[in-house]
Amino acid sequence: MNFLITGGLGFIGSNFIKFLLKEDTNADIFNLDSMTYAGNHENLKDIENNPRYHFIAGNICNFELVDFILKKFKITHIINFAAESHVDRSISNPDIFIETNIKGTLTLLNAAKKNKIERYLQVSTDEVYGSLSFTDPEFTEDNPLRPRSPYSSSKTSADLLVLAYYHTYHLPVIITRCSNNYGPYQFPEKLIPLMIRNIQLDKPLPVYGDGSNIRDWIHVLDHCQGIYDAILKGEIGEIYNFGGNAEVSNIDMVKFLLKELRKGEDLITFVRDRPGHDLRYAMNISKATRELNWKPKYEFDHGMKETIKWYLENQEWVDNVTSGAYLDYYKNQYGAT
Ligand code: NAD
Ligand code: TDX
Repeated sequence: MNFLITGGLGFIGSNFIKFLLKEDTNADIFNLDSMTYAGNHENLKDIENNPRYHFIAGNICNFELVDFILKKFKITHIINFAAESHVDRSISNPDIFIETNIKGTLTLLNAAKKNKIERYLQVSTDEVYGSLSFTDPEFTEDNPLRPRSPYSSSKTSADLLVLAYYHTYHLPVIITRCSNNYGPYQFPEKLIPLMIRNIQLDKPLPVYGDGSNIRDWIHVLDHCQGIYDAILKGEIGEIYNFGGNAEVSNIDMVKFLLKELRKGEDLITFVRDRPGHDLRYAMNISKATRELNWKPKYEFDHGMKETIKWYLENQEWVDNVTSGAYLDYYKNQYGAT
């Protein structure tokens, strides 16, 4: 099997490439990534000389390039991780989210259709379902799509295009929707690595609103296993939810990190809420468990402790990705650096 992995220099894509190299000794991997601020070659330093791994610098919106790759390398499977992925950035600059997340997906679908690939998997998110109240039941795959941010709207549009290509052109597609991932190599604009870094530097911990918003957290390797199961065993045209069975409020997450890093709660600083901030996400994963025999293996406390340890032991990685443009972003978002 020849896999085209898009966005493989990012957080989940890079974890997936390592997972796939280990799991599937027949897979050849072609990683197409345009190297935005979130794409980092250091994420794959330990496998970049593996003869089954090939990197191609380029944009998923470039049809000629994608078409060329699919033909030249006889790609059988496409997994689309490439995206603009940060909600706060989508609020301040939505245009690039439309370009990459919608137009990029459309480009991949057109090239997949032209080249008759065996399977196309779209990596999607719980955010397409919108926001739950504290007491609503978890999202199932049949929930209405009610995205509320430019990021989640662009991901929803992409999902709808993927389904349209299944129904209209019989393209062999699968969609997976996952909750919030944690683990190594996550860019420190996201809650967990941002808070770990700030705690280490004794900087204020910016908690949006009153901190009561809830996210469901899943270890990135459980997500990778789910994607692998879905692309091999999933039913064409189907959607699979993944989640970690670990709903945690943001304030509890920050307190957990402070406790683990043995720092006091005085660093917590409540700041202006994210506009349109979704209150709660929670995933019903019974379909994936029933049909793919998948369930998350990482227990939250253990997975988080391992993750914190990784960030502490990989300070050089953190320093490298938080230099330059990151500091401009941080200043713009939170004021002081
Ligand atoms: P990320 O921001 O860490 O990485 C995105 C990668 O895509 C980067 O390497 C970037 O360079 C690349 N990229 C961006 N635009 C591109 C383009 N036009 N052409 C080619 N490459 C491009 O993102 P992530 O957190 O790893 O998320 C990966 C996917 O998983 C996204 O589709 C996201 O919507 C989805 N997802 C993420 C989470 C999460 O918790 N992080 C949860 C559910 C779903
Ligand atoms: O500084 C912060 N303070 C804060 O209170 C940051 C960065 C976040 N938050 C809150 C906002 C959210 O309620 O923490 C929660 C998590 O925020 P993010 O890490 O930005 O993730 P989220 O907005 O939930 O989206 C993530 O999960 C779904 C990913 O970024 C998406 O790509 C994925 O689709």
